[in-house]
Amino acid sequence: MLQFLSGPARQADGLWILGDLFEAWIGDDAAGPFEQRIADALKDLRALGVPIQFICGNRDFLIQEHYCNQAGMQLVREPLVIDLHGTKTVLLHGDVLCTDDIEYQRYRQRVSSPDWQQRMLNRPVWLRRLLASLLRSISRYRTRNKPEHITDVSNSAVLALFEQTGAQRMIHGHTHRPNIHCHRQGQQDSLERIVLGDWHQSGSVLRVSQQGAELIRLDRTPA
Ligand SMILES: [Mn+2]
Repeated sequence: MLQFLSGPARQADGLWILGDLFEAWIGDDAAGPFEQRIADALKDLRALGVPIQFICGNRDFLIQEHYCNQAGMQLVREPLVIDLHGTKTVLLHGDVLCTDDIEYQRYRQRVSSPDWQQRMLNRPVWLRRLLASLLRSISRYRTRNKPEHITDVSNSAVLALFEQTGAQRMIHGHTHRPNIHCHRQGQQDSLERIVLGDWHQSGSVLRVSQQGAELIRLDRTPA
């Protein structure tokens, strides 16, 4: 990520981070040296004239203005509709599209309420850390026991969002299934849905230019 931010990202006209930048986030006040390093690198990129917009994911939904200011990025709500080289494009993290996973959606609704979030943020950092690791193990256990299609996006939710926003292209992550899909809705031209890859063994970015969209894998070069 640091190599990307100080390298290829500098050529961009803009950078959008669609959530789950961090494995977990328990509050801006609990950010440590690692999180600060990422913020500094993002801020350096911003200082070079690359605007950055950030949408929260399901793991880092507690990221707030304070951290975003430190990172020189703008915190925006999903779904975000932008004009990307003349194509109306909707950006979101993607978990909201997994509507077949009723149990997850129920959990999501609970933790996205401002009341729940405030209660969480009022707790001491040690307790938040404990709760976060507990939630993480529960989620890992549950996801492992769910059939593949349940943890993927639902087609009806995808089409509904295309309809609601009038976008021709949708970009999201979350499902760890990088791909470029075509959807059809009535008489409309084909709708494009791009799923971003994850950042585990290598990095993964989507570059959108006048020529189109291209998913790119970033391998780490030895320092
Ligand atoms: Mn996610």
